[in-house]
Amino acid sequence: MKRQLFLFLSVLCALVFAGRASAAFTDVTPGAWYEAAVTEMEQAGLLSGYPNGRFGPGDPISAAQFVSAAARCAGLEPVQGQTGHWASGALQAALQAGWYDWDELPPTGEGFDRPISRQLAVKILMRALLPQVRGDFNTESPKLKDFPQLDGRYYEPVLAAYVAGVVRGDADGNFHPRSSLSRAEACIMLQKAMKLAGGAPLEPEDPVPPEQPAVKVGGGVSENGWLQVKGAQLCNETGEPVVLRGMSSHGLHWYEQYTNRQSIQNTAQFGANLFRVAMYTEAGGYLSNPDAVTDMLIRAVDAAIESDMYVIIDWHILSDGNPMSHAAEAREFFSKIARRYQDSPAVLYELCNEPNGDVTWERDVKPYAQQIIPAIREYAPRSVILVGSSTWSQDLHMVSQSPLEGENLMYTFHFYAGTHGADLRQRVERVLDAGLPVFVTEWGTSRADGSGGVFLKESEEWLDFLNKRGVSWANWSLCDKDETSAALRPGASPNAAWTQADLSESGNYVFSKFKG
Ligand code: DCB
Repeated sequence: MKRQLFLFLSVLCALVFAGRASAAFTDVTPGAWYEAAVTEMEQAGLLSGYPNGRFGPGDPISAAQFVSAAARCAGLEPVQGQTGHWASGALQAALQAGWYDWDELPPTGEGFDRPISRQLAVKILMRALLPQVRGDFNTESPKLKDFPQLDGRYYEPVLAAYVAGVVRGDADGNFHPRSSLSRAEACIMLQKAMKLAGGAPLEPEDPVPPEQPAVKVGGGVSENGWLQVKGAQLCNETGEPVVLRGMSSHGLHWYEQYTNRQSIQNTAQFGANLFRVAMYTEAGGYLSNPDAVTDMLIRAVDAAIESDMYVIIDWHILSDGNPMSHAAEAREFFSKIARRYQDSPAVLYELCNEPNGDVTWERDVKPYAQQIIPAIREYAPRSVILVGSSTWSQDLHMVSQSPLEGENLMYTFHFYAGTHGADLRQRVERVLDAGLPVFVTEWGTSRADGSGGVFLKESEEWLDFLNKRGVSWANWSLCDKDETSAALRPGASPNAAWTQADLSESGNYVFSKFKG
């Protein structure tokens, strides 16, 4: 026992003195919510990265990796294992120490390299590092919405882990007992448990900070993968909160030149990771010439994908205020386009730009969405779908009372800084607090008609707010039209790289905000 304590203390010292010099993994984003934990765990020799310079923060941690790391954290010495597996000695010691039972992870090794379930990982962690902590069913079980999914043998350790603050649920309050645990999450959990075990009071004066992990800004599709919506927050494939920022095109059929590869790449160069292709339905757009305009859209979407960007396909209704007026055409369009892009994690679908006029959420937009969503889901079961609302996509308070059923849905909100102010911000804030996922697919520094201003002070208030709440956005618009909302100066070349001199006053402001 003495020896264990010694080992344990030296590990703690190593942690303390490891400092913040970066282990420089190629796939650990500086500033990511898990960066410190990963770096410290690696530098203390508790969980190493891969030989190729990656850490694999989003990879599921295997049973062998997790148990051997927990053993190192607790100072448990390996014993003779039963197989030649690299971790077999550590796992044998853990088994003998009673951290888990034979059937949970047979010493013959079948499960060693498989992802460990979260419930088993938590049990091992608690037995290894915090065996004295007890769970309290009455206070803790209501915190886990999916408590009934736990196997009975894990009730006690999982509740204890909640008491200690070593784990928290996701934004919806679910623990996901049978899912895997990412290597980044494992680092955070092990580290928290070690710090608590090292003598910090269990009712800390300085409570374990809730890991609404810092929202990650930027990173392309190759880095973030398939998006998912958790609670009100857009997240990347590994569940890390993520923010997308970029430009919307102007009407595709009017300003197609600025949806080419060079133009999109130019915005990427300034830090954007999102492009929105605004395909007007009326006003000479898609409905006048479906095939030609679809081809333009495909060229634009492909160009965005080539730049590693997320891309919104926007069915841009405007003069056609009620999306129901072209619901059949929309269904056909979305079905075709979702089929084409079904395998691309880059694509998001926006069902109706701005319903307006004599339109309500409940009577018109919601039933419209209920018609279109299944057409997309047939091919793209997990892509993010963005849904508008009445009053130019501003009636989120109506949506919030009657949201759609289904996963990976977000509601759009549009504002123009010269027209829309604090009262609408408060509306957005309320629905976010109520858990409604919001995506600003269009906003402008101008007045609502696209001109006037530029209203930079008012824009700044909006962006500060969106920033704080981790809300993604696209700015209207990437074109050189003679209106203040246009990001480019008249005549900016779509075929050359841009400098600040190519950007309008609005463009200069907006392009400087992509990275936060
Ligand atoms: C939205 C539309 C977008 C429109 C911008 C700016 O409309 F989604 O299509 O873009 O906001 O008004 C403008 C272009 C102009 C073009 C015009 C018509 O910038 O170059 O001539 O579309 O195609 C809104 C948004 C909000 C409100 C009104 C409009 N509002 N609107 O709150 O009153 O009238 O188009």
